[in-house]
Parts: sequence; C-alpha cells; structure tokens
Amino acid sequence: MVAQPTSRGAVFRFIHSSDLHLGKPFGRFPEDVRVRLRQARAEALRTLADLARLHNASHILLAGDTFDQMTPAPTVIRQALNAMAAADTVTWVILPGNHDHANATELWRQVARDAPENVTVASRPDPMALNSEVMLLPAPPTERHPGRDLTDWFDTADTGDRVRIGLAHGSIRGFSTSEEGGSSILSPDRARDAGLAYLGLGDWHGQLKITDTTWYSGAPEADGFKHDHAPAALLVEIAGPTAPAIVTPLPTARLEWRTVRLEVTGDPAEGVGGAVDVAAGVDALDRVLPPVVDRENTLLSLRVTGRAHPAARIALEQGIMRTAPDFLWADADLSGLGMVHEVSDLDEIDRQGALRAAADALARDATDEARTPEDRATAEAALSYLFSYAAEQ
Ligand SMILES: [Mn+2]
Repeated sequence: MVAQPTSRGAVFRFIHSSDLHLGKPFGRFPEDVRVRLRQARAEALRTLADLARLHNASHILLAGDTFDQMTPAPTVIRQALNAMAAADTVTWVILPGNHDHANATELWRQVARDAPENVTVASRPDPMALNSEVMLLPAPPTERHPGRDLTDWFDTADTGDRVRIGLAHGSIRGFSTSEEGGSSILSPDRARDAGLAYLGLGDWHGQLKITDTTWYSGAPEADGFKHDHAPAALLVEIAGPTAPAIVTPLPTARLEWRTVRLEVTGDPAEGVGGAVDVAAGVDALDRVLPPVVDRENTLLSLRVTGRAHPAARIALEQGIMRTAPDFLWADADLSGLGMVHEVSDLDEIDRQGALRAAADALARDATDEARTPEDRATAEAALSYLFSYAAEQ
C-alpha cells in the first residue's frame, strides 16, 4: 500500500529506527567477532540512509540509544556523524535514550561541535518542526531510568494544525518489560490521547507493534538471541493530520543471530549400538543449519535435545566441531541431550575390568529414579566422558 497525498500537501515519509548502540563492546566474544559486531552496527547508519533514499524518505528518526555509552570513543561519535553527513539527502533526528541520555554532557557537546547540518539532536521536550506541515514531539530521557512518563506533555502541546509525530524511549505499560530491566512507564494510549499520527519508540530491541500508530522499530542489528524477528527499520508514510500512518518494516541486518534446535531420538529399536542414529543425528544437523554461504555472517546458538546412543553423541559432537568454523561464531549446548545405552554400548568402553565396573556403576546411577535429577545428570555426564575416552583409544 502507498499513501496518497492529500490536497494539503505531500506525503511525509520517514524511517524510524532505534537502539543502534554504536560502540557496544560485546565483551563476551573473541576480539575478531567483536570487531565484526561493532562494524555491523556502524554500517547500520549507511543501511538506514540507503533505505531512506530508496523509499524517498526525507527524515530518519532515531528513538534513543544511538550510542551505547555516555562517553563513547571519539572515533565512534565522529564516524557516526561522518556517515550521517554522507547521507545528505536526509535529515537525521537523534533522540537521547537511556544509555545516551540527555545529561550525557560530554557526548552531546562533541556531537553539537561536530554535527553536520543534516543532524539534529532532540535534546529538549519541545515541539520541533520537521517541515512546514509536520511537528515532532520528542521525549528525551534525562537520566538512565526517569521513573515517569516523559510523553505526558504531548497531550497539551500546541502544534496548530500540523501533523503530530511523537518520539520516545522506554517501555510501555502492560506490553513490554524494559530491555534494561527498568519499570514500564509509557502510556499505551499516548498516540490516541495526544492526537499523534504516529508514535515512534525505542528501548525494546525487537520490533513490536503496540497499536496501528505506536511501534517499537527494534534495533537494526540484533545483539543477542532473544528476539525472533529479523531486525528491521520502519518506513512510515503519513498523508495528513487525520490520515492513518502506513507502516512498513524494511529488513536491515547484515549479521544474523540464529537459534537452532535439534531434537535427536535414540530409539534402541532403530539399530544396534546406535548405528542408525549416528547417521540420523549428523544428517539432521546438516538439515537444520543455515546454508553454507550464509554462515560467515551468522552467530549460531545450537540447542540439542532428546536422547542419543554414545556413538551417536560422539558423531554429533564431531559434526558440530567440523561445522563450527563455517560460522562467525557458534555455540552448541548439548546439556539437554540425554543418553540411551545398552550392554553393547558399554562393551565399547571395555568388556571387563575397572573401567567397565565404573561404567556399569555410572549406567546404574544415571537411570536410578531414587537419585536426584542432578545426580543422574552427573552420572550421565561422567559416562558420556568415558565413552568419549574409549572412542579415542
Ligand atoms: Mn537500547
């Protein structure tokens, strides 16, 4: 659907994004991965600019947490402003968030000093004209957790007969918990109560529609495995003060964070000594993973559940180890994978002697319902280790 202009003027088109978290350190990753993650966030600015040009949008509204810290490295600030300056056909409006709130004095001083003409910081809760027909109502946080609804003033703001667009950062009462663990404070009815054509929100890193006219854009690049939807910015088209906003998600991510679940069955009837599920497990792995060409841009979290024979588990672990280097980063969690084993499996450890006696005892403990689940899991893990050890010999 494309918005038709009214008799009054042109359709107002803008891109709504938030939570770029430029300069985020990603400390839990190895340095080469961190570099790629930070780079992808910096490139998001170019992606947003490209989308604005492609869709004829005049403005890009960033609803907070553009910067990850109150004192980003000078290169982070300068290179962000340079990227915005290069996209000189659009006007950027930066709303402070909670990571980069309005009282992060040094950050905003540097931005004010170096900002090109097409960049504006919405640092005060005052109406701001985007053009002769459209007024922006910004609600910049002045501290990390303001603890009150900063959009209250929208209801009584005088903007004449201009289109009213709200921009805020925080969590909505009754819909979302804050990404930062703060309280939910923004009214879900603000757009209606304040006569807004659109209310653009930041804080929640996944994309979320609250009402037809109130949206979280979500971050243009994911920063974890939490959100299911592909990251996207929002193209918003408004044909006039009373026309409904038309909102279109546009994909933005260069890197993919992918959770893959693999359920393995180890039915003893399938074969002797796990002969069948060895192949089945490794085949299944190949089926559930993304195509090889996509893997270098993918962070993978593999969750294996079900039950497998020892040989199948080992084959699966080897399969995972062989595949992992395809990915930008990969993590496999096999803690949910139980073990099935028979006498023939235990024979792989040893037919007799101390090792076999230990294996028999662990096998008993692992299935002993009188023991706690933790004890059974510990026995199973130890038995699994014995099988791996035996397989290497
Ligand atoms: Mn954020």
